[in-house]
Amino acid sequence: MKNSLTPEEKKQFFEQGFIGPIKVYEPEEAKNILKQIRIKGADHSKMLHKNTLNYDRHFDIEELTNHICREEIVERLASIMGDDINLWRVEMFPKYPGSKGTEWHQVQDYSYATGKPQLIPTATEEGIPFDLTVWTTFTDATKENGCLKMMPGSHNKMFFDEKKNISTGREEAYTAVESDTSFYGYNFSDFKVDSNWEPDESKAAVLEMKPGECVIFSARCMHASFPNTSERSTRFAVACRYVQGQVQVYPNTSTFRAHGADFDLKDWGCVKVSGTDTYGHNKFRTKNNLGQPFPVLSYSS
Ligand SMILES: O=C(O)CCC(=O)C(=O)O
Repeated sequence: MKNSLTPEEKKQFFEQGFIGPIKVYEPEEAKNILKQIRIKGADHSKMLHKNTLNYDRHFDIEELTNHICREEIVERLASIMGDDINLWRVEMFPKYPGSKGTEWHQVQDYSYATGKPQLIPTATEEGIPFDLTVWTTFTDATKENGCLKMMPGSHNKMFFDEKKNISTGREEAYTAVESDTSFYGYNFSDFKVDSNWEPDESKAAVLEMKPGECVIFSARCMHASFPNTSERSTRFAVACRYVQGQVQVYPNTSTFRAHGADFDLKDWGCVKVSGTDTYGHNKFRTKNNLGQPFPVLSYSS
């Protein structure tokens, strides 16, 4: 595979918990894609989840249908997690001038959102991440407009416990759009194992990136972002979340409420971006809501 990580890059990923920036698009192409995401994103007629959070717009925005399957992304993921890969969620992360930074956090099975795990691995290999996030910026991401920062090596120890029984963010009354927290209704400091502990900012890697670049990370690797202190520069990123085929996604769940919004999973399904399903754990979608097939890669072990 022409986009496989080199042995040095793989070593770096396993030591740090992330690898990047990596070029997925030329800056001009990324800017054109963003324009389409903005135009098509405003049309909610074919959106999967009827709420304001904009999750999973790969089902109705063609550019995202294609983005999740980009070989520059999937082939690199395969170098880390093997070639049986399912995309299960896409999230948009706009950061407008004046927005707060995202607090430091670590995530393992996404139970922070509802109190129930959204991912259950069934055959994990020691040391291999069962889920990976690919965070791609479609604008410049700078310290001033809120780029990501990662804490190298923190994926080896959990400083946050997302099983804690918190209330903020899970409250019925919360609306993500009006939320005054920095992560759509959740205060990640609520999940700290030791409430007096503070991360050592001096050890953080600051990921300034150009439009079209991505970073691949394990959500267990502590990550955060700067506030957007610029006058008029919006930072816009898309986070795509992938799991190994062995992982049950949204186990025994048909609806859930998170970030103050309701999600109905009736028409949701994973997209198999690489490999062949041998587990039968998950339902799959092969076409988006516009009837366009996901351009999946045909690798399989
Ligand atoms: O974009 C951000 O500010 C935060 C992104 C993030 O936390 C994630 O993708 O998991």
